[in-house]
Amino acid sequence: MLKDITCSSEINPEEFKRFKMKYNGWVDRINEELDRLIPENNSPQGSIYDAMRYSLMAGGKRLRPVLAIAVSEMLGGDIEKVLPFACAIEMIHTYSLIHDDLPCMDNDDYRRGKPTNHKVFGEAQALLAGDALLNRAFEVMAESISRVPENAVEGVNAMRVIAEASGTKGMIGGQVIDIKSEGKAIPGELLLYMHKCKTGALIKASVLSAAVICRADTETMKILEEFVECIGLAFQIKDDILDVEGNSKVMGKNTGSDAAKSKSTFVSVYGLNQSKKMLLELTDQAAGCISGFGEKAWFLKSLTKYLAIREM
Ligand code: GRG
Repeated sequence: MLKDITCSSEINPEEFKRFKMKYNGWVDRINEELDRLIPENNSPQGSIYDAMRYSLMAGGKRLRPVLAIAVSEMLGGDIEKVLPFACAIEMIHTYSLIHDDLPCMDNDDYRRGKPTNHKVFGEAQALLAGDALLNRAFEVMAESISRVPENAVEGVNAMRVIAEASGTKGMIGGQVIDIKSEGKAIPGELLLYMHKCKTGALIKASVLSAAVICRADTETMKILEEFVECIGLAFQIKDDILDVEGNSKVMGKNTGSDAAKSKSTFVSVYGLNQSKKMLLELTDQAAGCISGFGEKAWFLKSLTKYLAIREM
């Protein structure tokens, strides 16, 4: 939800109001669907549903599913066809956060404004809740493919895009580099590659899987790929800036953790001012990529600007 975010001077207040209303409307729809896909459960193993729902329904910006829906709308697609994939991506993202917070990884106590999953349910249940979210994500995508056979090829291709982005070539690969680099100063090139994998890949999959479902042509895919590579990187740079300058209450997680863990970040490698400059350049570049879509791209353009000024 974007309810707590104020408009900066760089966004026209009317445009921001329109953007916020649309964003929050989609978040409501995504939350309703996630609630339906992973309901409370009274079976003997029902406690695993409590652990999954605890993190999944704890809020979060829902950036990845919103991106998927926005791309679908811009391309004139059917949002209902994209929604199961958008929800699956949010499940995968939430699993990665639960596992990332575990003592064997980042050992964080606070996430999405609440104690982390393992602090409430214990390490074993948190590990299983993450695993279960990942499994459910693929079950949801497979269910959607069998329900809409006329779109089966696109559905399978979208699922492949999401699987690849979550695996060793994407998020898990990036996490491996991150762990191996802890306590070391890494070169800027490796830092870029790490984030392209760890954070950028799933954000990219949100945009490209939606485009695949909408049967986008090769030229459109190329434009969207360049667009999302810019916003993926901008997202991570902003994340590193917020870890230094952000307000932990607003963000719902502890700040300063990168420095405390001696992690290489854009701020530690390039400095705060240069990182801010890079963020603005990438924001402009991203908006430029989709300018050819004209008025149809208004929401994605506003979203791009919002990512640069976000406070959480
Ligand atoms: C454990 C398999 C595994 C992977 C972990 C993505 C990742 C790899 C860990 C997440 C840790 C982290 C804080 C990464 C930095 C960027 C990021 C993904 C921030 C969280 O995403 P937001 O800001 O979170 O979209 P919300 O809560 O709004 O959904």
